[in-house]
Amino acid sequence: MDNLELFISTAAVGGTGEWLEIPDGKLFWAPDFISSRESQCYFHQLLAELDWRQETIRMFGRDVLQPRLQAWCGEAVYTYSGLTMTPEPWTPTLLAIKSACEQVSKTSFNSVLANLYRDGRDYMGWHQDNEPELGAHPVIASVSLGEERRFVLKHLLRKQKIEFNLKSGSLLIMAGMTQQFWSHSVPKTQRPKQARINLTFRTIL
Ligand SMILES: O=C(O)CCC(=O)C(=O)O
Ligand SMILES: [Mn+2]
Repeated sequence: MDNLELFISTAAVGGTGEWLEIPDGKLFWAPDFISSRESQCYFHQLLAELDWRQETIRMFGRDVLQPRLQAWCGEAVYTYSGLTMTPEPWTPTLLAIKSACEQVSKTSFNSVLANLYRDGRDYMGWHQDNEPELGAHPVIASVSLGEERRFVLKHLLRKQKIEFNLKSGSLLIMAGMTQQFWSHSVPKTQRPKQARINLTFRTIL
């Protein structure tokens, strides 16, 4: 991957995106945040270099294997569902993408949760990213690389859903009160799907 330096130094910040006001929340959507060529390069680099693990979490008193692989990188320890994740160091690829996300969101991130969905059977169940160490109004920048997957937001009080097709190179930022009023998921699917990497940049207080 000797072109990597070049890709990083020219990391295109934001194909254009826009802030979307939703009831009780705020989103930023940039479908073409990273060009498809760069996205492909980043996907293969991260697939090879991150310490992907299938973690066990405790749910309703039982140990269950998570339906995807994960890696945790950056500067902060993160605990959720009884799982404590000690960070691996930043890589140049992660730092390049982080910096692009920071410019758009005007937020500085100190960690990233990376998710690897190996195929359509891997998924992320309904949840809110509302752990106390994320603060009252977390800004979470979510970058997708590789296969496209559906991302669904569901309002906890109204019967409202918002869906995005998170294609390779897209950026979705969740901000404002989104984590208090909306849960979100990446549903499993019967359709044939290749692997997808998702990076969620976070600020652990
Ligand atoms: O894969 C995605 O798009 C969502 C990931 C997510 O919600 C999370 O890591 O908390
Ligand atoms: Mn989430």
